Amino acid sequence: MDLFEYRKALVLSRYESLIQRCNRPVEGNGVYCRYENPVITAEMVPPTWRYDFNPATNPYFMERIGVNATLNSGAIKWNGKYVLVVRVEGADRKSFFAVAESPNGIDNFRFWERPVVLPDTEDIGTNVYDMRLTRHEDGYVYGLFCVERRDPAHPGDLSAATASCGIARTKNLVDWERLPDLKCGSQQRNVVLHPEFVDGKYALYTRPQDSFIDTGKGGGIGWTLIDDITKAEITRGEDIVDERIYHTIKEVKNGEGPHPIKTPKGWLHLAHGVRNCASGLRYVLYMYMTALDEPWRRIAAPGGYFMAPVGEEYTGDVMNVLFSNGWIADEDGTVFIYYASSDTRMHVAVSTVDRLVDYCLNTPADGLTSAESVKTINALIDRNNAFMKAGK
Ligand code: BGC
Ligand code: BMA
Repeated sequence: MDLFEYRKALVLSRYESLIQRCNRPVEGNGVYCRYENPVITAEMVPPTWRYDFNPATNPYFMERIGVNATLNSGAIKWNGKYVLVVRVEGADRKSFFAVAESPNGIDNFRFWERPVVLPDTEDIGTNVYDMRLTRHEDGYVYGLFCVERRDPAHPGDLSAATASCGIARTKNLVDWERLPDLKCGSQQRNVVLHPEFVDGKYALYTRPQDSFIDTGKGGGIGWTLIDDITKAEITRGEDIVDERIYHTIKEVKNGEGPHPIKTPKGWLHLAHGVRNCASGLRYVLYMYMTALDEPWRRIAAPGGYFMAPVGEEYTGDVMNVLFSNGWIADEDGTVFIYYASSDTRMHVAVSTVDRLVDYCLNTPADGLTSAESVKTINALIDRNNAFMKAGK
């Protein structure tokens, strides 16, 4: 066999075996199960996107277009399949969106034939990423994402950028209609569309920030109502739903993950919290709940993180990061939580609506000081001792 044929067969068989590899749950803390393998990695991007299959133009069967990472994916149940809109990042640092689907939500994720062709606005974006998918009551599936552009206010600084919320909608996940970016007085990343109308208006979770990286005076995850999604503009200000707090996992930044899940006891929210440390920013996932009839009013705030990196999740392009912008709640109450580790690969963790509600309502809140943390632990020990004594 010549080199071309040999390499082609090798690349294709590696690709197929990665895609078809079974995934198994790993029992953990009872709140959720992680799964043994990542669900999507850069190696699972179709070889036809990366290799020239013509021996005349690619005699060595070399990769022509490199993929760096598959990360922060939106998620949706679509025609009975578990579908992710993956942030694929090329070797050239540009991210784009691509749809991948699985029959069971935990393995066998396969990309659709081509990446998403996302129409641009007049003001062309340099980079797009982190799409949140919302199947809205109005009949469309919306994708809200971050659009990054060079900051015209700082022409001398090559790294100065602006972040805005891009908005697109679709009925088939293939043809996307681009709407104008969200207009507002600040930069925005992590904007999420609530699935229901509230007072007849579109509702957004926002994350106001003073500059590209710093949230500055931006107090946390916000909430606002929008009159017209085809000309979205923040005109009513933003009420803070979940604030940043000193010496917690969300001291430096926080942001809404996917849109919240509706349960009889309230809306379940998944978010990321960021703190600083000697090795840089640390991103973890946390949860909270808001009232069923007032999705902007917090009713539960379990203390600490829900998930933080473990094992290989610590390492990658941007170390010490878990990030989630997609989850799927099935009809039977199973919840598939899709999260990326260290801006490199996608994983799944599985739980149920009942377990997550129990987690939110029964995890003690953060007491905000060391002494309060010890008090909370001692109270649990006291209850356990009393219970065990009574049992004898
Ligand atoms: C990266 C994002 C990152 C953001 C802020 C962007 O250039 O693509 O992944 O969240 O900068 O650091
Ligand atoms: C951000 C996010 C993500 C990313 C994270 C860590 O601000 O919006 O894109 O996962 O930083 O790099």
